[in-house]
Amino acid sequence: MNELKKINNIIKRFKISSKPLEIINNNIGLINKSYIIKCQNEDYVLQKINTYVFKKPKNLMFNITLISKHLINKDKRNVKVIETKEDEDYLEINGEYYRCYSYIEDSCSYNTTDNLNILYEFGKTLGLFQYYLKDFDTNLLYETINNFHNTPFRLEQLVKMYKNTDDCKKEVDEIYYYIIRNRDIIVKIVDALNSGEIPFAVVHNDTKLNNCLFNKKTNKGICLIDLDTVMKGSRLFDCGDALRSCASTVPEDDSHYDNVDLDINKFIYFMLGFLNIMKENLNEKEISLLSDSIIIIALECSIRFLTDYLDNNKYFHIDYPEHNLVRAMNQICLANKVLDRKESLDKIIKSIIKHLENIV
Ligand code: GN1
Ligand code: MG
Repeated sequence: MNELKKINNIIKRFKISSKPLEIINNNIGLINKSYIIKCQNEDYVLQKINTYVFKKPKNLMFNITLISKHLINKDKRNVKVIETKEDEDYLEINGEYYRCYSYIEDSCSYNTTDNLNILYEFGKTLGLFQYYLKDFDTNLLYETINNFHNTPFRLEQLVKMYKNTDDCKKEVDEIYYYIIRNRDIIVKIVDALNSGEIPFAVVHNDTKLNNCLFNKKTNKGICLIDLDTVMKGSRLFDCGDALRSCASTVPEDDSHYDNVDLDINKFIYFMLGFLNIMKENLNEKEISLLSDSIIIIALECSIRFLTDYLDNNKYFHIDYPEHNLVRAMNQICLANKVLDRKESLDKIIKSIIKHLENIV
């Protein structure tokens, strides 16, 4: 059976309000496979869950259903989980797992943007997401991926993988040793969580710019999507991940490494939106680690891309054999540029907070 015919049969097993008219492949994410299903009345998103990454789809969907309901209660523009005709939040067919979401009309997402208002909206949408989840009990959620942002653990995994690899060492050495030299910074957020200096919270954990929806016409932020990794963690990882993706001068897989940098204007606009909502909800230590969070998450991404490259690219979707290696190099270049700019970024954060306090 061809793929689209198969998807057509699967979507009909969910509670959709009218007949599917068109199925469009959507290749934005690196993990799950997504299809946009155009119907007469409403549209939907059907996703095949990647079970190499998410070993327990049932627990994953338990989390997502709970969080979606909580978010919709706060703001009805959030994405809704569509049940199967048997009232389940996922469908299993021959060991494959599928789920369905409402498609938000007139919404769009961006892989990159130079529009500073979009970046302000992105910061604000992330801030609101974290704010809405403030009263969500962290213990209600399963850990969908163990040790997801446990950076010391990620580093250990890389070291093990590197030591077990005999070939291709030369091409990875520059990246590998850069990472090893920066161990102290890599563990900063996890150390602060463990010592109690910064709080655990329910956070998104995967805040790439393309995981935020905007209104196509107005570019106002709508909501965050891709709730697979919403778990107990630190708000700093969300902020760092958002900035490493939205404020970089190039996409994460651009191999023109000399062009990689942090765009200060993009940084400012995102921070204005984010801190406008969250500044009162972060403690002093969190604020002091905001600029570090970009470096830490860029290095974490580099560790994960490089580990996957050495492990024959089982985790991230790749378009060519060196794709993960390029991503790993791109991310250490970004981390290095942010490190150079750290002092000025900290000054900017202070003045944004002052500015926001003055306009209240
Ligand atoms: C993956 O699913 P997607 O494409 O939004 C990954 C993130 C990485 C990102 C790098 C569950 O995000 O952690 O930062 O790729 N998601 C998962 O592009 O591993
Ligand atoms: Mg994702």
